[in-house]
Amino acid sequence: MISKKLTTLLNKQINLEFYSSNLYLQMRSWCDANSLDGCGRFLQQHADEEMQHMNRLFNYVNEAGSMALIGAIDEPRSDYKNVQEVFEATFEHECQITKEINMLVKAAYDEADFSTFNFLQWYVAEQHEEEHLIGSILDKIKMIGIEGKGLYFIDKEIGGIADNRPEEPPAP
Ligand code: OFO
Repeated sequence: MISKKLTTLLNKQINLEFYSSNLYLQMRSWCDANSLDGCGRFLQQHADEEMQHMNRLFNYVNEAGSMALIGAIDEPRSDYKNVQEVFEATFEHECQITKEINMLVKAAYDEADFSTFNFLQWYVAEQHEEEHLIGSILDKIKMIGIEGKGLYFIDKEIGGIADNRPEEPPAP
């Protein structure tokens, strides 16, 4: 059984994962509107993964004898100057999610809820991977540039990353 406080925090995280999914889906739409198919594929994949992250939490809360609750989800941002700004916003968002996950892990540890603490380790590893992935995409964007043909190559490169990424295992 999870404490009331941890249930509230886990439900907040469920909401954040929904928001992340919508944020990346909206970014995908921006990419479509700007003929960036490769970036759009990458962001669609990311939006799908966030839904899995949500489901993983949702199932855990219910299995642990509490009740997962879906609250109101904020409207995601839809205006971007260029693709670099899209990935800068992605990186910033992932860093914020890392902070939220770390807070959750600390709360579980402080309560000596080692089942939740253990469950959350998957998210700790996932955030490390995501920050690294988006950070390396941003490095490529800065290296290649987004002017003229640079934008074409960036889109191709990011689409290639999406096509070659192993699928995340479905939420248990
Ligand atoms: Fe982008 O990560 Fe969920 O948790």
